[in-house]
Amino acid sequence: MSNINKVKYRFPEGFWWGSAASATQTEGAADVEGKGKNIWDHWYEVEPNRFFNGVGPEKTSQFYYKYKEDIQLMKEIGHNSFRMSISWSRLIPNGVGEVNPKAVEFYNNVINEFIENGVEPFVGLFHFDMPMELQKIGGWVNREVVDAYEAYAKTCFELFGDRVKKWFTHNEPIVPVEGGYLYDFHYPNEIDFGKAVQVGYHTILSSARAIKAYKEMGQDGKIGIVLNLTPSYPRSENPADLKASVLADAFFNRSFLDPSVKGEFPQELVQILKEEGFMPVIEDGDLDIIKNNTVDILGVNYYQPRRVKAKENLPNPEAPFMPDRYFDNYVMPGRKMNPHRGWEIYEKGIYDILINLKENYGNIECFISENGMGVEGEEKFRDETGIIQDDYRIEFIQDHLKWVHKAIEEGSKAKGYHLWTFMDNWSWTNAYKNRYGFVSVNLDKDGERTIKKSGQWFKKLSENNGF
Ligand code: BGP
Repeated sequence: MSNINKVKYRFPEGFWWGSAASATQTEGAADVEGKGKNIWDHWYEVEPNRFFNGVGPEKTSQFYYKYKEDIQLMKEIGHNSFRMSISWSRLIPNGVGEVNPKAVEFYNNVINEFIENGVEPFVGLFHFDMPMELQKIGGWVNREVVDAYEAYAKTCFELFGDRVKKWFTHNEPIVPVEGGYLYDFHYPNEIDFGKAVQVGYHTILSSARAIKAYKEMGQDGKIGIVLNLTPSYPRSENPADLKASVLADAFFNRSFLDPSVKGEFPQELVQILKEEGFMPVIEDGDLDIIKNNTVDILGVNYYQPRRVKAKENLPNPEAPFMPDRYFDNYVMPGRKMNPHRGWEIYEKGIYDILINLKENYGNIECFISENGMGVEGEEKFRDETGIIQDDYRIEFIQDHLKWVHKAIEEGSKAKGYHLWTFMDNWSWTNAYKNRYGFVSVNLDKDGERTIKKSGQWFKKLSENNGF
């Protein structure tokens, strides 16, 4: 029986319902059939103590072996689309040069399986997983890696572009900058703002060059980028707090949003980089490439807001330069939290992002490419029938979707909603601590999958195109 009359929030026809995941977090098989090492494989080898309960990336959720079963499950819970990423070091083990035929076979099989089952694959090229051979020469700090990335992107378009019609150059490109070069949660764990800026700049250049290549190759799909847009809310309307929020926004959102969508960098950021002596090395012609190769579509990842205030104390001039020389993070009294991840939950943020895109970014076509809730110890919610009763996740999704719906009513071109994530997977240094999936993965039983209550609910959501 259809619930059609009960639907209060109906979404536009053809809305993309699905989820997202990345190669390193789900494939497993990290050391088989010719795959090269990436920074995660390497970091785990040298510092396993940095990963929750010492669990590394070698097995993750075994999508490499179980993709057929997984795609059936996606279909079963109402997916019409799904974002995956290609592992660069699986496809091109050294980052440049030889292509691994086993990887080509694997990704062809996966893409075909998706299409046969009516789930459109959206494909990302880079999701935090730099091939180790390229990290050895400096990773994104080294311009040669931009060339290597462009060649890798072209290889992907050539191999899979006949079937994949939505491509994403990067996933949350600010995160490897923050994790690898500012705050010590990604390899190579350096604290060096100058490198951070160069990494960010090269990433943007690499994105524009991949977009340019895509168009020159006459590919007929869409190409975009996925950004984690974390709105910056000032503590108050006091001018000092407002200024702090404008600058935090320039550092963490507009640094990638403006060049990706408008082809230019935010002046506030450029000015600070100049004043502080951190301008990146830019070669002739780069800025034209960035200007002329903006994205067709934008993926928006939203988890939490950023709240800021004017600095309370003078910064230590001897300390390494950090963006927060210009603002302090603000802990708002009474905020709602996801205590497992330590992230504030603020549903309206998703609406504010979409309205900002509508008003200030030409209402670019976009979709929610990640949103979700990681919870520790979910096993305790498993009932006698074996199903995890994750009502909190259903509520979380609904509370965000209401705001997405409102933004669409007001004219936003949001085309879909993908949850992070399809099945429980490996969350980088948090490993399997927090579970995010519609489907649980039992690590003690060879990764056995069970659909959670939220997965069953999502099926109805997708069938009714609303709730
Ligand atoms: C995003 C990433 C994902 C994912 C998610 C959840 O930043 O794109 O790869 O992991 O966040 O965060 P975490 O795994 O750190 O809990």
